[in-house]
Amino acid sequence: MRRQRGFFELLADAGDASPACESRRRWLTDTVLLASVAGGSRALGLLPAGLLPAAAAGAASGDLLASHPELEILNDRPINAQTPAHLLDDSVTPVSRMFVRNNGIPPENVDPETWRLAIGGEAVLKPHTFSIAELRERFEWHTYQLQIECGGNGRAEFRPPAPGNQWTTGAVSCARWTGVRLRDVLEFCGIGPSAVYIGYRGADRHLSGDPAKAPISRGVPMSKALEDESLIAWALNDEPIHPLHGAPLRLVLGGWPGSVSGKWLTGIDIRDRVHDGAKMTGTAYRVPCEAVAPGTTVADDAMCIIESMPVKSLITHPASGVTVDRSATLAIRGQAWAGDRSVAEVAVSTNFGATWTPAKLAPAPNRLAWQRFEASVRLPGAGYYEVWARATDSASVTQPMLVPGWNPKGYLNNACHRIAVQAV
Ligand SMILES: Nc1nc2c(c(=O)[nH]1)N[C@H]1C(S)=C(S)[C@@H](COP(=O)(O)O)O[C@H]1N2
Ligand SMILES: [Mo]
Repeated sequence: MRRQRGFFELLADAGDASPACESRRRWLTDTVLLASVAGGSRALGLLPAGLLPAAAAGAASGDLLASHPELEILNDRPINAQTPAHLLDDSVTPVSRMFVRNNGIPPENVDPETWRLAIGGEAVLKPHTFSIAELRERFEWHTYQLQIECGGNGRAEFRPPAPGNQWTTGAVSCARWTGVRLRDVLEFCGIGPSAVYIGYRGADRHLSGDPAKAPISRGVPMSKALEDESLIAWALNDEPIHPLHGAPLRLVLGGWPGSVSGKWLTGIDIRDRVHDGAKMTGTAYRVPCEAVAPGTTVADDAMCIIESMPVKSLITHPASGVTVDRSATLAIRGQAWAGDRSVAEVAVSTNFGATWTPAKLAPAPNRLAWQRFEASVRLPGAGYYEVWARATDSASVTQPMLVPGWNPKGYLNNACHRIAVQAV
């Protein structure tokens, strides 16, 4: 079967492959970002592949992203789109501002009435298939705000470049999810003594069109699956889940790479081994167990599965490229998160890290949600400044200033976020 190719894939092949084009693309990205946040209009002709606004790319992506008009499309087949940093300023991410990361083709016209979730696997004692109504009736409901960050968020910064969607900072969200605890459902079915891991199955289709292939089927160790906040959810921000985010049923496991939060959930297997579904092996969502020099080819058996995501922060106000009055106090706001841990402190700098000012940090509304920070700074005069933010987690681990640990697929870049400010 011939694989259909997406618009962005063709664009990438046509231009972005050579290092010269790569640096030009990056220069354009930065320039256009600055221009667009400074209020300039985003002339379509100027935009590099990574920055086509969703609204303008409607034709390429079908109508699926019409509900997310502010996102920047990275790919249209499968659909991948990220959120500009200054649009992640809400404490609860609105659905329209949630990044979209698809590995395959989402199911269409899903019917919650006939939807089924099958619990199986080698280590389940009593396999059972649930309707959504049965899940809702049988188990207690819980709502948590959960932070989901794609393992590849920040990939665009790795050198040599890593293949895949060139996420800059926008593959993170923290919305409210409602459903039942995965633990309650698994315990109802009986967790056998040989249980090691869970693996999910979703209703999306592989890009090749081969029905025997899953686009993605990932999982987590039992310890993560059994946490209070691990949900099988049917609601997102108090509405039925949006079709792009996994309607009508989804696994949500905050703090770990977004890829473990299976969308369009049709099955969960309790495995007697580390789950070996699609994108659990090779270089997918795995990093070298031992750090390697940039560009190294790493053998499969030297790669380890990513678990909790590292501490990170994002400046969501002001937008990069803003012009401010030199005598005014500059209000800075953002979000910080730390995988399974909490964030202990955030500091900001306006002098390239020479001095740091502690930010006010809010507690998380619940475990595995991001935390808001804010700070007020005065700039010493006119000129070009950068605002940097740096978070430290509850184990005293802090964000690196520069891109850490090169790895073949460009995961886990938690380098400090920085924005440009011009004082006049
Ligand atoms: N069934 C299924 N689940 C999936 C995916 C997918 O392609 N298919 N993508 C995963 C990845 S890699 C991420 S980062 C998150 C993205 O969630 P969102 O699109 O709702 O933001 O969903 C995860 N769950
Ligand atoms: Mo992801």
